[in-house]
Formats: sequence, structure tokens, C-alpha cells
Amino acid sequence: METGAGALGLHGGAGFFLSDLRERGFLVFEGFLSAAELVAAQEALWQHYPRPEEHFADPAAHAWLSTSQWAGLIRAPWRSCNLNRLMFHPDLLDLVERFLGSADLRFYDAELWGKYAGAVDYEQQHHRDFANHTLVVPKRSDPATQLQNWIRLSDVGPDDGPTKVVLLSVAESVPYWPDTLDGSANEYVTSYLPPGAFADQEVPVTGPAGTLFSFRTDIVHRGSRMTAERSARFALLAHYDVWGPRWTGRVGWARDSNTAEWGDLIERATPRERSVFGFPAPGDPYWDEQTLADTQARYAKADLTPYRSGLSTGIDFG
Ligand SMILES: O=C(O)CCC(=O)C(=O)O
Repeated sequence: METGAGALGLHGGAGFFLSDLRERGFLVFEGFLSAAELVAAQEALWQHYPRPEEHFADPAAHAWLSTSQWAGLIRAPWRSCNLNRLMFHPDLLDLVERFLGSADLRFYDAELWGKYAGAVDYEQQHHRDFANHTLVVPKRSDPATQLQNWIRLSDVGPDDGPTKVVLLSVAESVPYWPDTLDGSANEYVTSYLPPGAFADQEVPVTGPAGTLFSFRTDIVHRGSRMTAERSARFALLAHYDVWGPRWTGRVGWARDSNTAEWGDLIERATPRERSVFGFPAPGDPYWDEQTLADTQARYAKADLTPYRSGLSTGIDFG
């Protein structure tokens, strides 16, 4: 039987998940992806990464994965629509809208992350991620304004390097910028908190492939060592906030928007999906006959009809 977020009622009853995010700082939702979505996305991974059996047969052939613990990060868009479409999975957008309290969502980064046991030591110390998601610090009096979402594409057990999180209430007293950091935040994940901090309170986020793990950028957490021999861990990371603040974000999507992957993504996406990247929405004054014609030339297979409705004036260059 197909499961997936819609089937499990995320659309209808997100209250439980929202209170997890507000009170605990994270949520874990097993069965977020349907079986078909999961299988298709897993197969697409091998367009970017070696299959685990290939890697472990000859790790030296994939030395790029050993250069740092972040070497396995690959930014969107990817080579398959079976991965790209997960960035704006309808149930993900639904959850994020409810949590951030706005439909004006901004998709501020997306990466795949592949980790292979033995490639490098993935152990980290506890830290908060906001330091490379905003220029300043979260405002404690506001509800959270950013949400990180990891769609797990492999099973993660206790020995597969699960992320370890500390409940918001438990780590509340840790200053946003602890005095263990120097001004430049060098070695952020090794000096934010001392080794062993929260060892008794941290919760390993384990779960089967297809699990959604969402967490706020102010939650204290860490990556952990992969201890199972021949373990491989894959996740798709999709980060959202709301259009508005000038001090948040990570990616200017236009920088790489002349690639084939980008063109395919935009051509297949709906106006709603395009809007999270900043693409002008239907009804935006940007659209007129000239911009429609030239945008159509750029994205030949895109259906731009929705942007045509509401055009009141304009010259027909066609
Ligand atoms: O990979 C993980 O489980 C967490 C990584 C992490 O927290 C980080 O790199 O900032």
C-alpha cells in the first residue's frame, strides 16, 4: 500500500507536527514519502553518487568524498526530476506554510548529502545552524522564521551517523553566540559547544528511508560518527523561510540558472513551485507581452499560460 504524507493526513492534521516544531524544535515524520516517490528518488541518487557497493569496493576511486565531512553535499537542481520535485513536495510546502505562517515562501537552499562510513570522520560537536543561514542571529521573541527539512533517502539507524538533537527547552540557556567562538566563527561545528555537551540529553534521529526530519535553525544539534561498516547515508535538504528579511538566505538561484538542470526544473514546475525561487507570480506587474515572449524563448517547454491571465495592456510582439 502506498503511504506518504497525504495518505497519513499531514494535509489535514498538521497540528501535532507544528507543536513538535514549536515546542521541541524538530519533528520526525516516518513515511513522509510514498514508496514510489522513495524508490524513484533513490534510483536517481546514482546519477550523482557511487552506489554504496561500488564505493566500498574501491573507496580510493571516490576520493572526492573524503576531502571533508561536507564533501558529499551537492546543491540543487539535480539531474533527475525525481529528486527535484521533492524540493517542493506539496506536503512539505503545506507544513512549511503552516509553521512559518505565510504562503509567501522562499526556498533559500537545497542540497543532497551523501555520507559513506570511513570516507571521513563525520563526528561534530553541538551547534546551531543559523550561523550560515542568516547574517545576524534569530530573534528570540519572534516565532522561528526558518525551517530546514531533510528528506531521508536511506535508513538511518543508531550506527549510521544519525543527527543528534537537543530539545529546545533543554538547550535554551546556551547563548546564541557562546564565548567558545572567536569572532570569525572558524571551526564552528567543533568549537560552538565543548565535546560531550548534552551527551545525556541528546536524541538520535533515526528512522527508515522516506522519513522527513524538519528542524529550526536555532536548535542545538550535531552530526555523529558513522560506526556501522559499509553504512551509507543519503538525504535531500530543503531550506525555507519567507520572502522579506534581507539578512537571511544562502543561494542566489540566478547564478546557476543557465544550466540544463535548471531549465528542466523551471519547465516542469508549476507557478507555485517556481514562486518559491523568486520567479514572478501570475499577476505580477513584471508580466507583459514582451516578458512573456522572451521568457517563453528561454524556457521553451514551460506552460506560461497562467502568467497571461490578468494582463490588461501590452503590445503583441507575436
Ligand atoms: O549530518 C548531520 O547529521 C548534521 C550535520 C550538521 O549539523 C551540520 O553540518 O551543521
